Amino acid sequence: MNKITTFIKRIPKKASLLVLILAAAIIIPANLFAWGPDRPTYTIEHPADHVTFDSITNNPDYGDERNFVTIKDASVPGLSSWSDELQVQNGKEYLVRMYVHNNAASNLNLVAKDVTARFNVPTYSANRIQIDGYLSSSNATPSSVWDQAVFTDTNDFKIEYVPGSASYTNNVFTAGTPIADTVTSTGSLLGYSSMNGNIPGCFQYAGYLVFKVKAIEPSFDVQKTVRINGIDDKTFKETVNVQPGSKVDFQIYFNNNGGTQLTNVYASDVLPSGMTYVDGSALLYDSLGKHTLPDVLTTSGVNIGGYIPGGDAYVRFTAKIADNKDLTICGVNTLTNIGKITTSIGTKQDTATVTVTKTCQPNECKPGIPVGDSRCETPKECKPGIPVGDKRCAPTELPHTGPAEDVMNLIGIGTLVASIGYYRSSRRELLNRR
Ligand SMILES: [Ca+2]
Ligand SMILES: [Ca+2]
Repeated sequence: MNKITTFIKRIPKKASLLVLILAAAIIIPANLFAWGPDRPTYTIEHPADHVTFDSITNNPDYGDERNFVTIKDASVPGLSSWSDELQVQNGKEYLVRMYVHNNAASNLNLVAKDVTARFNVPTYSANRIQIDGYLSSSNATPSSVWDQAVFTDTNDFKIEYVPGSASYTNNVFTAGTPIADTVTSTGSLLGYSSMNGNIPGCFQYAGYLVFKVKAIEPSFDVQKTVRINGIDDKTFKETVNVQPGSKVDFQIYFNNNGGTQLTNVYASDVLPSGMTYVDGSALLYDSLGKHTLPDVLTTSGVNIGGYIPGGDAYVRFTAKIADNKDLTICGVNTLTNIGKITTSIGTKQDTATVTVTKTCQPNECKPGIPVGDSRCETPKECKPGIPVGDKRCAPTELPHTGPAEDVMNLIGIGTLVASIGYYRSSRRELLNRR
């Protein structure tokens, strides 16, 4: 700054306005990230002759006192690691510190009066949040000094003061004494032997004010579940087993479990083959009640609105399971459905599964082989569950449970039991068709 001032003095007056504008453009941004106000400074060798705070530039314990507000990760022990800028992590606590030193020379016996610390802790969400600390005294010059520290992150977040966390430590209160929570609003008195606002000049009367803040980032959760449509058991589960041609209800649960408001939350759903969306079935349940959603949940997705921290919603819709003939695999079909929520901070998804068993008639053999095809009559083609030599063809793709089943099949017990069971279900199927 001195160099700029000198330069301004040397140049002709005509050009001085332009230079001043240029100089201001250089000086102002620098001041935005520094202490204030611009004020006379002092040294250990030459302290102030009046009451003034945090203006010594070569403090052997602290450094340049004008940078008197600093921050650190609360989980990092020790006196080091204080900085002016920190990247936050969700849910973590941080310490904010203010160094307090009346720079008046000790032999002058100048006591600062009404010494008050006040912090501005913003409540908004942003990806850069500056905390300003103000230290004032009714008989100091300047009467108020300020400094700041900045929390950052890639996404928006919030900083919250931790109530009851403020304390002041000095040579009297070596373990700290509580400071009122008004330190983040109207301000709180500091002191030396008591917090009465009086702080004499010199190092031995200096102290630190420290309090905690918590970083809260945006976050949300999504849970996808399913239930059988129209039955008494209304609970939603991770998986259900249904009959071909029946209906299931899906639920997408959204929860804003972060610390910021999320607007324009989108819900969407990916249906697997083997099930179709039932038109007009999509509903939204939120804090305002039940709402019908347009039939775009399984196509473009639907905007389900904005949610404050702790806000949540349920999206439900019905899907029809394919009829027996339209299922692709004989035996158990596992249909996995994916529910998605998209917000300004990204997309999350979760699944729910439906299992449905396709019954294949013995003479249907398996897909791709015509009824009556000779391959179906070949004993070698017969599958587990039908004894070798039986003329019927087995429903293919029966669940194969492993070595134990192989052993059972080998000794014939498993096959006997399975074939009886199969015969019964076939009979039932035929009866049902009538
Ligand atoms: Ca600072
Ligand atoms: Ca799930």
